[in-house]
Amino acid sequence: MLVLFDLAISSYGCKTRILLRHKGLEWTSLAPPDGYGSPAYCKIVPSGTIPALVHDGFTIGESDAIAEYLNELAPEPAMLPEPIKERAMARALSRFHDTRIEPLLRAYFGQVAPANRNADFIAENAALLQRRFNQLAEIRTPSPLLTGTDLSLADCGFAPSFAIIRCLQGLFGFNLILPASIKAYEAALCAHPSVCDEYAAYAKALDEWAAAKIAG
Ligand SMILES: N[C@@H](CCC(=O)N[C@@H](CS)C(=O)NCC(=O)O)C(=O)O
Repeated sequence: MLVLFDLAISSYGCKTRILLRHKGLEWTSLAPPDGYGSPAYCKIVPSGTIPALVHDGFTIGESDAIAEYLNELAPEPAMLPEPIKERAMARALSRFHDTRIEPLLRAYFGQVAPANRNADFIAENAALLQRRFNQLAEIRTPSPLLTGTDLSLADCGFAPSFAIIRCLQGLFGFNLILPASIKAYEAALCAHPSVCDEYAAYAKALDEWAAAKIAG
């Protein structure tokens, strides 16, 4: 039995849900008691972050560690390529997403309420984001996904991030031009059968969250 502490609005949760769905695994989602970071939840998951997986009494946080665990627990379909160098690249791309791209998106969340917006911050952060996506295109040319035709651990985090970019660009209108290879990657990833429904559900949760912030 797999239990995932998660919320519909969690981007790292969405990353994990895509993987669970691709593996054909059944799981139960639970909201963290009293919200993430709460004392009640920290008793279960000391870091207080979501997602966290509970399997047969074993609790593990950190989406990349959860991904590797599930990929070993349910080896088919394999979500890491066979050649050792490609496996290393898949891991590097996942870390690049989590440590270099996602934090820039998260930095915008505090700007969603109109009263908190700072035009200089929005433009400067967009320039950084542009740089990171240009770097991604240098690191790898997707074909059509990051490690080829099969969905891999490297891809799962990018789907919610593309949804965040679409939502935030709609709100702030910042200037970000994805390199052509990354734009094609976004289209291929978001249309993938294991991704499209989770992507749509996440985009909806995001729009609702933003509308509530804007309404105050
Ligand atoms: N490195 C963690 C990051 C997870 C994360 O930051 N999750 C957010 C929700 S999407 C969260 O729990 N935030 C609460 C906090 O940082 O206290 C992972 O990959 O799982």
